[in-house]
Amino acid sequence: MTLLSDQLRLAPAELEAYWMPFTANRQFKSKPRMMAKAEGMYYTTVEGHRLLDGFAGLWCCNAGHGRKPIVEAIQKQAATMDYSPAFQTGHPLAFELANRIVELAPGSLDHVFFCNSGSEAVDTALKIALAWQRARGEGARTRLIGRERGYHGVGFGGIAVGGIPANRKMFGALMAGVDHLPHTLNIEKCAFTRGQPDWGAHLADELERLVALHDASTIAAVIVEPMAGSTGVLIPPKGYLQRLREITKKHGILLIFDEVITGFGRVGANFAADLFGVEPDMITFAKGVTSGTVPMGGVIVSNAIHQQFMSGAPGAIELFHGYTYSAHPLACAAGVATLQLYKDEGLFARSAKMSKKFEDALHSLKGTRHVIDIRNVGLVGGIELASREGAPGARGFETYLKCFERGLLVRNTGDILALAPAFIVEDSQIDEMVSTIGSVLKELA
Ligand code: PXG
Ligand code: PLP
Repeated sequence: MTLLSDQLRLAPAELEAYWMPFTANRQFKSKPRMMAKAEGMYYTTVEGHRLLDGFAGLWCCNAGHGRKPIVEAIQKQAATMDYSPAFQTGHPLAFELANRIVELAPGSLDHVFFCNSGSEAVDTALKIALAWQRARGEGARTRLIGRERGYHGVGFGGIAVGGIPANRKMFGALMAGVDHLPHTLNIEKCAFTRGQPDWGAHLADELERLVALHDASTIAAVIVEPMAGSTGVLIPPKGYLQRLREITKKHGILLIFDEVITGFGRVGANFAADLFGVEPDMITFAKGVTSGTVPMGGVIVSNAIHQQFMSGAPGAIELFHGYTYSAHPLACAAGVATLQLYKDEGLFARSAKMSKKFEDALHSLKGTRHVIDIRNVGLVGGIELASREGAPGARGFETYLKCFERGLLVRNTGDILALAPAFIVEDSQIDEMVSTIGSVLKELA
């Protein structure tokens, strides 16, 4: 039998069945960008075109592609035990991975609940927050606070607390009782700031306004990305996250950091919580935990939260939540091998070390045509372009397409380009990313 995927080119009719996620399907199918192989810092398309991966896949392949120890661990696990029931049975790798994650996690965050994606991690964290408040006798705390321009995946919980109009408006009333903080981006005041802006910590005080409006006794949790990735690399102002922590603590509100992007070395520390010196009550993670090789996500919760649930009859289920594929053996094998590889190669330290070179290279694009702001933290970079009149997003998407043609994979969110290379990136590859983007922008209308 010849599998479709063995053929180099698919006929147009063969492209129909797959409804692609967050993709301009008709545009794609008129001119497919079809990947075939990935190794180290590079993809190869089905036509044999080599692409430098400036985005670690989609913020996830942090150790680089096709890394042998991870590949071998997955192969071995597939041959040893394909699956084991997630409910009422376990397997040793799940416990090993949880222990390793707890070792990396800040302070008192010491229990891990496994899911299969960032979206599931977010829904899980929101449910744990509500259940925890109820379990401690604060069942009236049902409100959840997110932030404008927040991305928390695509589950109903995630889009409700999320702040992306397009991801919300088609989908009805979402969840009741959600409110939003303002986002922290201000280009007029902070353009071309390297790292954290000085301006904006006061925006955390908006939480006090929401508390005054709704009353603390109705609010369960606040969820924010410590660095907002998807909506264009929004770096937290100095002192902002500290202030959120103080206010949430004061009012008995849980603070959830969504570290699906920032976790596992992306910002040059284990977690953004470490880099920014703020300890939340829960951290959601996904992506980098398996370096993108097998889907996995999860929530790391504080000891205090976990303890609250460990009461009642000893034979009773403590949390009515879980997924068929929670702690899937292949994902756990990939996760353990990935964390071991990060450690063996000192890749989080490398992410931190390369971030200086990365920052300088990115900011060398200041003054390039169309560029109105550049933002960065760790190995994350955002380059904001002026929008074309009446066509927001068009310039960003064209830049993405032209970079692709010239052998560079970047990401555009509207008119903001994002870069997030794997931690194995070399100086020369950073230079290549920046020079390709620069040359595309110079020619672009
Ligand atoms: N939370 C955050 C902070 C994320 O960045 C999710 C939750 C959802 O994860 P899943 O695994 O369900 O996709 C994410 C995912 C982009 C881009 O280009 C960002 C994400 C996913 C795909 C593309 O910025 N973030
Ligand atoms: N829908 C149906 C009909 C199911 O039986 C299940 C799981 O058993 C699910 C959804 C949930 O699937 P998952 O556990 O993979 O999230």
